[in-house]
Amino acid sequence: DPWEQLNTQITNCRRCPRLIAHCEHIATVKRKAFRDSQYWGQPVPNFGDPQARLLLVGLAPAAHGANRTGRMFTGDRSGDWLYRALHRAGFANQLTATTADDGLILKDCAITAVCHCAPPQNKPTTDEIANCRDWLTETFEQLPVRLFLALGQIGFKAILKEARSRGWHAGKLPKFGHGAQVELTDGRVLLASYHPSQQNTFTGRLTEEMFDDIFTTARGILQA
Ligand code: DU
Repeated sequence: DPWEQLNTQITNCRRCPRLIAHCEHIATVKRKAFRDSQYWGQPVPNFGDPQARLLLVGLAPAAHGANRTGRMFTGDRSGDWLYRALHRAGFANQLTATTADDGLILKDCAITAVCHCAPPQNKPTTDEIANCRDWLTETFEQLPVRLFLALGQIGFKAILKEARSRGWHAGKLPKFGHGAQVELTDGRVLLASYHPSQQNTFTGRLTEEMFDDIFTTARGILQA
């Protein structure tokens, strides 16, 4: 099973010593509310449907979210927003994501990230993103993606870089913005969304309605 194999490779990756140390450090210190939980504390694999036509590309696991639960966007506020929206749009079987064994299943949708480790200050370095690129490349290789959804500007840039190296996009680099759409070759589309982080949702830069609109658009593109 290539999807499972890729996930095992990602989890076993130790290319970035700074990130591995950080993931493990967080797992040791923990957050008070989670002091009785066993933290995952290592790279977080891809999650979802190995036949997904919709691929979400986030930034990196949250220290006490995915780095704790071991599943993308699971156990934090960003995930609450994301899975609620995915469920409303019919890409997820349930509204909530709490632990890696909560029964959540994605349909026609998968989630990856530009960086698979929780980075200090939520900011992976350029070198760390470059180290992680092989996993993104292999994820692109395996999934029959029709629609790439970038959650944030860094995901947008990473998708474009990968797409351009495959000859799926040429010419001027498109600008990131909420709802921005880029036509790629063979009917593939890149769609951009603001990231559902608290920085955006608390400030009202990203509203629930704006986020739902993205998934309505996604549905429309997949049905076209
Ligand atoms: O055991 P498995 O069917 O390979 O699924 C592993 C993992 O992936 C499980 O947490 C559900 C999720 N998943 C999914 O979300 N959507 C699918 O279509 C298949 C698996």
